[in-house]
Amino acid sequence: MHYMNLRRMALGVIAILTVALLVGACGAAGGQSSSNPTEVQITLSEFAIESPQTTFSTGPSYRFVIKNEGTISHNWAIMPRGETDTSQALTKVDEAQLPPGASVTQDFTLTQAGDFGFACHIPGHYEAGMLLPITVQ
Ligand SMILES: [Cu+2]
Repeated sequence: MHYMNLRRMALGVIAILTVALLVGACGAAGGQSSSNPTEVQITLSEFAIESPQTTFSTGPSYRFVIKNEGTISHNWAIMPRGETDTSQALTKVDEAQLPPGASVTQDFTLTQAGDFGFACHIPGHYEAGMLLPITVQ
């Protein structure tokens, strides 16, 4: 328990440092510093994907925090609606990074409007309900 808390804290510090470095690099390159990304907490379980937000905008960066609250590994991808070929994923977090209890932070900017979905593509999971339709405007 104690170890997990320390590990979580260490990961948080690493995440903050990474963001600081990225912002710094952006500034050094003379690029426009972007505003803070909108954080979206996504929950994976058997067999569902939940998100408080299902309508997104192109342009601003999102910080997807994907947590596996299930008892088996899951993966997470943003897919064109109806697409099941994961090579077509806009962005993806593999199941190796999402064992039970794991939380992964993925920053991503949606550049294309349309119908998409959050999905888990471990065989059988998508069919069992691990699909959440989303809309990008
Ligand atoms: Cu799954």
